[in-house]
Amino acid sequence: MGMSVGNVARKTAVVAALALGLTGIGSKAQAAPGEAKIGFALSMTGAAAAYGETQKNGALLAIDEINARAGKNGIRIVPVFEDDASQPQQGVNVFNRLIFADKVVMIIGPTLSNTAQVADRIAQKAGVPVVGISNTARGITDIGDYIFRDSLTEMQVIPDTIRVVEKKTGMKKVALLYGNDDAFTKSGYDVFKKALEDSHIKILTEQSFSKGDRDFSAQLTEIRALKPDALVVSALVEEGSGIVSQARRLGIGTNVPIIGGNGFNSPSLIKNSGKASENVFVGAAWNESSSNPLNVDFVKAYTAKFGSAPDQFAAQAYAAVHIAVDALKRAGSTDNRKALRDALTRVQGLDTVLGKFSFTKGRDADCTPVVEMVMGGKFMVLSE
Ligand code: 1QQ
Repeated sequence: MGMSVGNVARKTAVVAALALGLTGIGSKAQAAPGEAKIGFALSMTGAAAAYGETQKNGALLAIDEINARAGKNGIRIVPVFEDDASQPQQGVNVFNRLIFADKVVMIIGPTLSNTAQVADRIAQKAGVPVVGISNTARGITDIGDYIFRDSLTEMQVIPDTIRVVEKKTGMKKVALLYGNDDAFTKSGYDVFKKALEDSHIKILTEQSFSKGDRDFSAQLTEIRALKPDALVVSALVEEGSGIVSQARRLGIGTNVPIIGGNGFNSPSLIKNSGKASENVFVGAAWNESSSNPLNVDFVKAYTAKFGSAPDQFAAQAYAAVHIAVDALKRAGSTDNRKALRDALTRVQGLDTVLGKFSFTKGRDADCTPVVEMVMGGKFMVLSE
């Protein structure tokens, strides 16, 4: 019942926001010449806070470097950071503020697809480009021609992950566990299911949970009884860490691989689950050990500035700021949203920490995925 009340409130808010959006058409971003005001909507609190922190760090590092190099004629970035609180409604509030009060030229974020699928509509309506840096659910960029992302989707990453794990472990029957109230976890579930079916791997059971759940013993006890070769999980890292720890405690030992999507790609999985995270597999859009010189410099500079190594979320945020500057230069303006959008469509083969980067025709990310596995307390690359 709480769900349906929430949905009504959310829909009402979106309608109001869209109406407000109409007044923003044609308005221009405001910043001094040479200064580009960029809004960031990141989850600093709530279910996705583990991602938001490193996203903000990655963005800050890129901004520092770009501004230090700008000199007299270069582009300087003036960031406006907002917390989307991992909530669609807060994402809507933040987008409205960034677009109509701060008058940013573009928005980077929001952290969750669950937020993006609502908030991005406001930017699309107002003609403000958005670059998602961690939205991996299906359909986000279909919201409209102002919506881009540099994050590989579950669709781009999971089928490869399943193939690699099958080859490595010979798994034939698995259990599937997923969050049933989030755009990303549901999208990951669909993709996992299809990839497993395509590989003729038997799904012994499908179990679900909701955001904020802490006890997964009912689902995991049922799963254990079926003796799966692997456990396939579509979850954000908050719930994912709990699932991994409890699975091992309940007797689904570290000899049983656990396969996660983009949500598992966070050092907090290893931090929270410790040894239980051994033999966890994830598909990834970035890896720390890449010898790409830009990436080597990024890992060094990030570690020096923040005292710990970056993760995929930091890398995608860092890359997005560089992608934005590349487009701003070609747009010939720091406050023309339409020119910036057009320039973003022409990002081609740009050298980034994600490797050579382009946007596809559908404004999704075109870069190379990898499959990683937790071994000895670290994500190790299995394929590139
Ligand atoms: C999404 C995601 C999350 C797991 C990361 C922030 O990929 O919501 O699309």
